[in-house]
Amino acid sequence: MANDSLLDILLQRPDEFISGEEISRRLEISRTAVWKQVNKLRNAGYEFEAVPHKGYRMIKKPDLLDTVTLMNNLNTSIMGSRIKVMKSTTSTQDQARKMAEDGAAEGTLVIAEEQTGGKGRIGRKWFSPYGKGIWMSLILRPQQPLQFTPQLTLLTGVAVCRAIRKITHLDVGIKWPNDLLLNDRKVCGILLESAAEDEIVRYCIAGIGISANLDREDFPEDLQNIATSLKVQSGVAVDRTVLIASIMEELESLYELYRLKGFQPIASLWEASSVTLHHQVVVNTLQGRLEGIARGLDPSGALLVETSSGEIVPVISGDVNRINL
Ligand code: BT5
Repeated sequence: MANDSLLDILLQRPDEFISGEEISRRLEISRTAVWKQVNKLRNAGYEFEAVPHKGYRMIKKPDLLDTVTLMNNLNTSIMGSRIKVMKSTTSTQDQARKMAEDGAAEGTLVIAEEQTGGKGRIGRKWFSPYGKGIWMSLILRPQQPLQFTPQLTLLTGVAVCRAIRKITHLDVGIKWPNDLLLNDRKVCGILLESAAEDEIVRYCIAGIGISANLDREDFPEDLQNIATSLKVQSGVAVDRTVLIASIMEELESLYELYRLKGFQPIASLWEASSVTLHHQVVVNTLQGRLEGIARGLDPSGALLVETSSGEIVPVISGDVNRINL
């Protein structure tokens, strides 16, 4: 109880009046301080009914994420068992890494309404404006050698893909390894970062960025023709809390499947949702450029590309683009 905020207290009993006296007792602050905090929330877009001798009741909350509402929507035992929601941070990846280093349990989730230094792969930037997206990082502690972590990128992609389909009914597809696309435009990216000791994973941070409720004009010019949002594609805003809860559920069940049966069933699900397989592709890797037909995944999660000479080349990392012949 000691760590509760005024917002937590009001959200825990959303339809009730809660007296100033109770709040002041639970937060161990004066009545004047309670009043000041209520006003702070008002400035942030919350609305209250305040009745003498009864107290405060929340009548409207802005479309912002909060731990209490998220927890109430969750139906999982591990994924999201602890949730930290931040207004603004440089990158939820860095926050999650700090928490993992401090011993945070598997399933701990860090979410930010805004990232000022959102990261993509190999130093690229991830655009993360306030209140419009799902920018979050999940701590995983798989007991396995480091070489298998690319499989977790694919697992995370499948989980997010299934949740988006379930909640929005949009026909989202996976581009190897980590992009979710709608009508050929990127709507979600996944960044998996790991820490290991003697080649054994200590923890992984699965970063998930979903452009949920951005309007077209919210995107900077350089992204307008390559990125999109769930809202642009479906015409309605998505309830981010419901989508996050669904992602946690999908992740929990796929992670359990992976633990029990290995990568093969995940690979099959990935292949069924892929927009890369069986197409002519060009792959840009740090080692160079490769053209061929994307044939499938190898057991480590690498993409198998068949070149014109018939050679099958496994691609571990890189950017893949379809060539429309
Ligand atoms: C990714 O990198 O796609 C991984 C993105 C991971 C973002 C999440 S958000 C939570 C967590 N915290 C972080 O700091 N990161 C993770 P990559 O494959 O390198 O793609 C990056 C490219 O995606 C950029 O160069 C843009 O072209 C495009 N992009 C940037 N922001 C976007 C957005 N909001 N929506 C769609 N596309 C975007």
